[in-house]
Amino acid sequence: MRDAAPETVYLKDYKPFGYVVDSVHLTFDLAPHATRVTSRIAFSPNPETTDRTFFLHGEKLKLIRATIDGAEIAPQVTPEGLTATAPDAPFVWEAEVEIDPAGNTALEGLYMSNGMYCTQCEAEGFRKITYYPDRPDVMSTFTVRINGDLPVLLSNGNPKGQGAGWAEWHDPWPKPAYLFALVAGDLVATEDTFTTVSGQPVALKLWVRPGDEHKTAFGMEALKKSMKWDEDSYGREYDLKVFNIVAVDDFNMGAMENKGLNIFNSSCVLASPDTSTDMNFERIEAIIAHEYFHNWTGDRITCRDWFQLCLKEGLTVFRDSQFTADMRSAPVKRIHDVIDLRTRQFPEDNGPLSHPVRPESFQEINNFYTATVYEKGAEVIGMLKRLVGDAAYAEALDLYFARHDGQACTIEDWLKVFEDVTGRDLTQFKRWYSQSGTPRVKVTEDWAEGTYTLNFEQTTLPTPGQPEKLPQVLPIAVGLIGPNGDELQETTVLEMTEAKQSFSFDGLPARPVPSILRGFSAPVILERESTNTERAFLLAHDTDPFNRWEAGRALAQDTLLQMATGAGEPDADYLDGLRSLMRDDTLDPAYRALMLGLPGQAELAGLLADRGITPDPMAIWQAVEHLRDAQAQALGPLLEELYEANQVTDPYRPDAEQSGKRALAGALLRLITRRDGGARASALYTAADNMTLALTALSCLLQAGQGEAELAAFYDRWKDDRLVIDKWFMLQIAEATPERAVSVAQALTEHPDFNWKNPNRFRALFGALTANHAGFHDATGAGYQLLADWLIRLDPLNPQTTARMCTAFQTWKRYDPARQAKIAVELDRIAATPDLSRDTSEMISRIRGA
Ligand code: 0A1
Ligand code: ZN
Repeated sequence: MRDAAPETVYLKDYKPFGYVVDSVHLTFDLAPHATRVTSRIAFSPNPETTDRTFFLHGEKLKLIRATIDGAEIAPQVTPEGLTATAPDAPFVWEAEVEIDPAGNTALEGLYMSNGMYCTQCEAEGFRKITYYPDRPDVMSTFTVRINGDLPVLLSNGNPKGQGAGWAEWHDPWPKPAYLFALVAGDLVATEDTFTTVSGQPVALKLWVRPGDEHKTAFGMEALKKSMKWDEDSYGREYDLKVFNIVAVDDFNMGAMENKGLNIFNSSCVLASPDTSTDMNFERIEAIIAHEYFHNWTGDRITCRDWFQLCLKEGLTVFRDSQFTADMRSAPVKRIHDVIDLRTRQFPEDNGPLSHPVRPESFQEINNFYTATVYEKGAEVIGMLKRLVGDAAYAEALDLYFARHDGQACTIEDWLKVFEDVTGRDLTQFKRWYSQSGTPRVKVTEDWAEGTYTLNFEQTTLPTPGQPEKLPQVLPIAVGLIGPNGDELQETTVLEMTEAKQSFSFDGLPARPVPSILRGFSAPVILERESTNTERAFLLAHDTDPFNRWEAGRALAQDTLLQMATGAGEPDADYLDGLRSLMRDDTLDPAYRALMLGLPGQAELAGLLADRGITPDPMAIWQAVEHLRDAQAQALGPLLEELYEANQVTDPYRPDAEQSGKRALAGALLRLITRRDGGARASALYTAADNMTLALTALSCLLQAGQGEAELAAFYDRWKDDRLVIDKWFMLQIAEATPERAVSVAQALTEHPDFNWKNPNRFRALFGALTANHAGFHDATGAGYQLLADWLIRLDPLNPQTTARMCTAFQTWKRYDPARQAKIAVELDRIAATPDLSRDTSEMISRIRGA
């Protein structure tokens, strides 16, 4: 390992920096292996502290010279940075360093991708560009000059001047270094304008590699919609003359909100009907919105330190979910978000990587860009909004923007605006930020003489570092439905604060059926004894679309769990209920497509483990196959009827209406394929004039054990489109039977197009393998070994992407002793790799545990 004892950073140790930065001037002389960065930084003593220690972060920098007020100095340099003696008075620091962007495979700091220079500075990448107090509470204006013989030279803020081989930019808004960005390359722009609510024109430019221009229109529209929505919904206006977006092929994450210069993984911004699916379009719209919304929640108001990451991420995810709900269907968006939470966040929160929404320590901050910080962080905001109400939420947000504009803030600052607006004491609510683990809520009920009582009991199991848990504040949205299907009690929010608490409803004409946790009003696991009859009743009558879906989900889940443990056949109530819903034309097709969905196999494994049963991945896979056959059988000729009724005849549009129909038709086709052996899928593949239909047809064919010729033709047609070829890699592994998944993946690692240094390609292959639950958990351990081999290979080049992929092992303690032993061998093999990165070694040691 690189560090014998990697250093741990603690929230409680926060101290302000000894100096404030008044201005930053940077000059870049670009050269692939020897870029010169000259910095001129005006510092003055920070009145908030008397400690004048002058330490500047800096990693992998060749220091050429450093001066303070013009006098050359000889600072003490270590691999982490430099220390110098600085005056207790304002002074100017100047330094020149040399860096190697072309040799930077970690994709952090300044690096190169297909001949283009590009930066990624969040969280701690700026220190790989020059010496600087690289911490989010040090904010400054930046002026940047770029010298380089590339046609397009971009940085943050507004353009200041440009000529042949140079450009200057000035960003008037003080920002931390993690929001710095620079791009230089041979790029072309799609241009548009947006006029802000106060009449300011903004030039919008979406920059791509020549040849990708036809994939920019959708992203540009999404940007304009986002700008308008943030004005209408949050009163937030854009604040620069230009807004640049750049697409880059080599990127560790989805996208980055650098001030005025968002940088996107090309997979998260480039789209065309021929090459992108409906799901790609929806995701792109959401990510464009997310990065744009960061302009206020992240850039104008940033984080004091990295422990406060959820301050910007939880809030921005919450805002982008609201945006998607407004642009598309609110219930469908909510269901998607809850599926995602259960798939990614619950396993994290209930396993060895469990951490609070605001972590209290870390070794490598890049390992904390997690589903807990992002998605649970957004759920916490949703709960807060439900508790205080929409009007108070809006008032609190206005106060937050007014009070904290230009500051680097904490969760305490955030909660204080809510306390000030509502007069509420949020002390207990704050536990959501500090206590890890998913609360489990047991529900029982009593009925006597017209009074119905709901009794709740909440517990949270111990998580790493937190053996004892305290009760959380839970907003539990509840409705009551009478025996005839009428709603007796409309949705009301019960505020649970104790470990055990009861709530009564009087004067009811008959014993109701409760609809609990409507809209999934709190991120908890609900445990309640219920009958299939009752669930079928809710599936038919619940007025809350989320809980109606949830009732069907619970039926499917229970029957699957029983089938997977060898004790049952597909449940008749479930299949009957599904049939009536499918026939209900008043229901949105997208919603009906969700109704046809089943819980994921990894989720089922987690549910079994929760009940004290060791999951057998193969048995789970077989149960799902069996239930799919039963769905196909039960729906019978209705499948074809609905398939025809949900064909789209208009020209392709990736909007909610059309994509909902395609989602339903696609789900139906998967079932039809079980009956017709692939005849219709084959016809669809031939006729498909967009990527959504082509991929649906191809995956149906592969699932039916066919499609070899189509797969080869697909490759030939798209071999020059890297984003489509990612799909080609993914699809074959996703649709492989469990017995074949590892060998298919293994064979693909030898394909000439497996450019494993490209994070998208690496994730396409290994993300698909780890998502093929029964395939990855093949009893031989071949899946574990293949992944470990490649993680060991990638780590020295790209620690971030390696560390993120290690999460595939986080649920290992669920499985049988033989599988656990095989995973332990791989974890230990990774841990023993010489010079393992701090990122990967932290992840492996947390997953491996004691
Ligand atoms: N702030 C970005 C995500 C992001 C985080 C870290 C990165 O590199 C380590 C890159 C991007 C967002 O939330 O969109
Ligand atoms: Zn974000």
